[in-house]
Amino acid sequence: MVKLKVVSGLLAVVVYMVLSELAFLDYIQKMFHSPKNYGVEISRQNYMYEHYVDTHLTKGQNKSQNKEVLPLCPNTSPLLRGPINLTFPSELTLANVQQKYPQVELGGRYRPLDCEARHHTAIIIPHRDREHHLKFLLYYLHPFLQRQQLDYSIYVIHQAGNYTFNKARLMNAGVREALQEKEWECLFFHDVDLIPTDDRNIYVCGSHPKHAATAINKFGFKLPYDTYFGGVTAFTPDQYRTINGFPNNYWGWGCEDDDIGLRVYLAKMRVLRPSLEVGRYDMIKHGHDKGNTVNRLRSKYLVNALENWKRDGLNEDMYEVISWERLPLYTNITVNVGTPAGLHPPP
Ligand code: UD2
Ligand code: MN
Repeated sequence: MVKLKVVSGLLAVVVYMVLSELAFLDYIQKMFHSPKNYGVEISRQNYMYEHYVDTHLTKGQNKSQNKEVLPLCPNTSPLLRGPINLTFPSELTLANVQQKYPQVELGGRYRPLDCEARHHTAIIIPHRDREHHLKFLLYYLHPFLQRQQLDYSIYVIHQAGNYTFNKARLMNAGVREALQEKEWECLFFHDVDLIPTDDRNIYVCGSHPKHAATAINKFGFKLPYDTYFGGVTAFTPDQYRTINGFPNNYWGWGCEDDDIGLRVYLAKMRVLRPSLEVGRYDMIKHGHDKGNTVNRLRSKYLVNALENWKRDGLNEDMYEVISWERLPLYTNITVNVGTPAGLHPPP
């Protein structure tokens, strides 16, 4: 009889937990208005462009590094083409990509040669064991950014060791390291396997955080859910500081992007998005990485984000740099992000 009571008690607890988790996630979904109440659902490309490139960014900062003063680049680059068709030649090597883009400076830096860039963007890519994807991303992203006439640099933040992957902590490290090199006006956080397929999706920040990957092939070229904030996002350094950066404790796959989206909302900011026509990406097909197991605590952490976000983020730099390499197409920063037991846990 007692046994029966214990089992039924346990069952009730499990049912309660599942329902409360589902209720919470549903609450989170509802808590974020539909995208229309987020910033502005951008419907027309040119409006999107105006809207993205806000007043405080439109003028662009003429941070001329060139000796002779070049004219400011036009507000809208004349090099844009719109939709891009992708191919993935299996024989493509990183060396081929390097030969193809000799105009990229060491470390993956580029500035337009014939005009002064209006915008200065750092691309931050969390990475481990995805060299195959990285090669294709670099193959398409460099010409994409050059057609937008940006002053940009590509940083790959590589997790050392083989402990479970921690994407958000790598991105926190990437921000610190990139800003040490240059006061970038815009920080783009980019999955390694997402290729943008419309160069009117301008990699410039706006007056609110931006969610750039609105229309991914994997999700039928639309948002999988209203509050979706995955794949490619962009913050000015101030916006990043306003949300206290990203959470450090999501070990493994899942929900760290939802946590970041929730922070934007909790910090009383909105999300700007390109139209579904322009915010298109192809995700290179892939399975689950063995070093990135599903994080079983993800929804518990998402619940805790409501009061945790001000304590857990950029205020704790939980990483150490192992190496900084300026490679032809990107800057490779290898970092130790430790484990939940610390940076140097006992063996
Ligand atoms: C979704 C989100 C992603 C992240 C993830 C949950 C989209 C388009 N992306 O991606 O932002 O929130 O869910 O954690 O919705 N990575 C490595 N090596 C690894 C594992 C991950 O480099 O072993 C990096 C890489 O940049 C990758 C990113 O982390 O693109 C996200 O991991 P994923 O691609 O396995 O997750 P996915 O596609 O479900
Ligand atoms: Mn992916």
